[in-house]
Amino acid sequence: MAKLHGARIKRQEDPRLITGNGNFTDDIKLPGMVHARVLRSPYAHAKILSIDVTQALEHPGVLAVYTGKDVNPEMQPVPTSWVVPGCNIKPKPRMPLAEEKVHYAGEGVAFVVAEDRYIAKDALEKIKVEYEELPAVTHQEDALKEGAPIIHEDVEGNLAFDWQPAEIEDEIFEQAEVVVKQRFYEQRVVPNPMETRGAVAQYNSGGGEMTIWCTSQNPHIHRMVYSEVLGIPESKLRIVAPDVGGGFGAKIGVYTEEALAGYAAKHLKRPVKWIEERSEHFLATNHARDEVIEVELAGNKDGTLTALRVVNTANMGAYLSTMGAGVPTIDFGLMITGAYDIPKAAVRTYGVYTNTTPTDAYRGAGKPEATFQIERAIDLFAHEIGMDVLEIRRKNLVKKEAFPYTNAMGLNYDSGNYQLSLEKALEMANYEELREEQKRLAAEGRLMGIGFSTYVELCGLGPSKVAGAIGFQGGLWENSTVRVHPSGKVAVYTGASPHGQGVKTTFAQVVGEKFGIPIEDIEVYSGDTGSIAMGWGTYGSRTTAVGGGALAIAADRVVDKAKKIAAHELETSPEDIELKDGVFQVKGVPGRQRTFQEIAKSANMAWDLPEGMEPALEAQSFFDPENFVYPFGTHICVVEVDKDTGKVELKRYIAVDDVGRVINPTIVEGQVHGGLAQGIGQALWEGTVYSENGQLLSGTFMDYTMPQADFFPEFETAYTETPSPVNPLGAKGVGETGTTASTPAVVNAVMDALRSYGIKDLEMPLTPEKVWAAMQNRRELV
Ligand code: MCN
Repeated sequence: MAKLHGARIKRQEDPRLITGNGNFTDDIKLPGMVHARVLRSPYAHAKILSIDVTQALEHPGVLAVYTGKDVNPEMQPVPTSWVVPGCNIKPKPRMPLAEEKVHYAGEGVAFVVAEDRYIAKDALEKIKVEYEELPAVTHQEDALKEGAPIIHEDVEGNLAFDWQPAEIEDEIFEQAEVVVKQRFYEQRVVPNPMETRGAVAQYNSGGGEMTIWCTSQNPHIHRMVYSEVLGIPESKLRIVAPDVGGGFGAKIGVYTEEALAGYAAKHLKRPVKWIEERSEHFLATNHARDEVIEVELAGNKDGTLTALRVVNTANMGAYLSTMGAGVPTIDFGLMITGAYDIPKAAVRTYGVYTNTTPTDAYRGAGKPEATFQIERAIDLFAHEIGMDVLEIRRKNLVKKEAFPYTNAMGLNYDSGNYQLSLEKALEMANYEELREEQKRLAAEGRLMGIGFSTYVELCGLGPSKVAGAIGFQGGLWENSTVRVHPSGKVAVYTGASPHGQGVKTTFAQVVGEKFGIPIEDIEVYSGDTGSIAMGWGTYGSRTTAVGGGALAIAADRVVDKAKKIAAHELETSPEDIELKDGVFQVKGVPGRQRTFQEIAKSANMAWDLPEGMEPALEAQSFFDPENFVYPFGTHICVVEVDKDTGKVELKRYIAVDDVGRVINPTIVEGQVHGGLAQGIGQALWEGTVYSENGQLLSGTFMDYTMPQADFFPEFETAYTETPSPVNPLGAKGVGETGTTASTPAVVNAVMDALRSYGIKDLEMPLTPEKVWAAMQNRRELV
């Protein structure tokens, strides 16, 4: 049988999806179902003086209009799930509906339920809310200033937390031969998955059971929290993530609307559907990034880097969202030294409340920001000492022999060969020739730039004890169950909750390889707390390393049991049985064998099992890895900047990634492509703009540039394979590598193109207008 692990197999999930047979939340239609809409605050900061729902209630077809006064006493607030210890964190419980005050434009004020969604929308206009507008603050640095509007009365200075895990002596910087200082701003972006959020809630008033179908990346986490919020025991609450049209981190969060749908379903004894509109999504679903990052990088004139000190002032929005305090900021802090052997490092992170939509994880979550600042700083350092940006990387990248390598923040990088991916990328780019071309074009007055990103990323979240130590209110292990039916067909259940990543294919490949059966014989189930043992979901590129680790262990357990049954039937010992191409056979005795399907039948019929053995062929594993995994690679971007318009043209993009052992190269490539689109999108086009009084000005696709396929060149991708020692598959995550690596590669390339103008840095996104204006303001130095 051909090898499945490592094979380019088409995604098994696609025929359903591309023929319109998917089943997304909005496809769910239940008898008697009614529809909900949220009335949202038009102000970023205001007192609610009164709410009059009389007219809305009289509107034909309206069943209920709930305000904070109705629902808040009966529900619990939605908490943050990351209570970072030792940083004086002040999480603000988020009530289902705002009652006294609104804290950002888009915060829910009332929840209308009607016979159809259009009636519900019309009724919103009939709710009369009297507000007293208050001064608003949207930028984190302004929010920290004395006299700034206070968002939550009991949070002094709007400081949500102050995390400083390590300090560094000033003398190191004072005495260093070279210190490069730079302030970067990682602009705010909106994740914008193709499917917005939504929920359908159904309640059985006889037994008290509730089912909520919703757009979730982690249904078990949603069950855990909504159980508290709604006061329904976990044993009676079922959360189902049906097909989910992308999440990119935005569907990790626990929000209020899904819980309100549950509340309304319980009160009205009718199923309730709430589906977010795109313009609502811009306001109501978590945003991301929005970090002011101040970097000091110290070293010697020969290019040796000695110390790094970083201050991150992060805009958390009006509330600390589910992962908000942890993933984007803590992961950032732990990864500031990137792929370089910098002996000393320190970080301080201020989490700041503002009158904006809360921020949370978005593809990469902390690692793109960490990679951005170090990759940009290292270029600036090289320029400062007159060294080539490639040479400074060669000099400081962690050496192959150093693994497992502990970085200055105490993280232990599992495995790596950074030089190999760098050399491969240089070869693919034909680097020497590129630099020659750059000179030729410069002589013609054209601006070509080449940018590097030699990155490493933390993912595969990751040991539960670490999660506990840094305040995550959950575990980070994963569950997989392998059930062999009497026919020998196999069902795999995973606590991860894929939503576009192709895991139904890759997990089937893993199991098919272990059992020697075709992947068509294997079904992978996910996303339903009713049928799947506890698990923690899909985010942090953890499904393969952690869920896949559990899967490999569970599959091995099945094989062990099956071998015992085969040995019993073939009258030999299990050690003498080998499994090859789906056949258990006695070593060295051709013909003495049982097929996988025969053993499946024997195990399930249980007519003649070994003494004391339980029937059935099923195993599960709850795998808690000993460490995170650290994928890495080298990306090279080639751009040309138009002198007359400032437009950046992407000429080439080379990505060499190492994600450990690859299960499916086609899927890995697809993941890299998607990640690149988002990382490059941040560098060049995407960006959220608030007005001074907190109105989201970039709240539609007319104002917020979503990258399109024709914005990009053909990506040139390749990979090296350095197995991870911390999971049985040797796999690292790939879901976020493209996003993490690409933003600084593009910005470094543009800055390289603009060097002759003396331009050192520009804030993203590098729009034509910004680049053109910068060129006009500088004298060309050539
Ligand atoms: N894979 C592989 N070999 C490896 C590593 C991964 O074949 N060595 C395969 C996996 O088995 C899986 C895919 O690549 O089919 C991604 O796996 P992994 O890196 O484990 O990431 P997760 O499945 O945990 O997905 C999460 C990750 C994250 S954090 C974001 S954000 C993201 C992403 O995946 N959001 C996505 N990719 C996305 N893709 C789509 N289509 N939609 C999203 O919302």
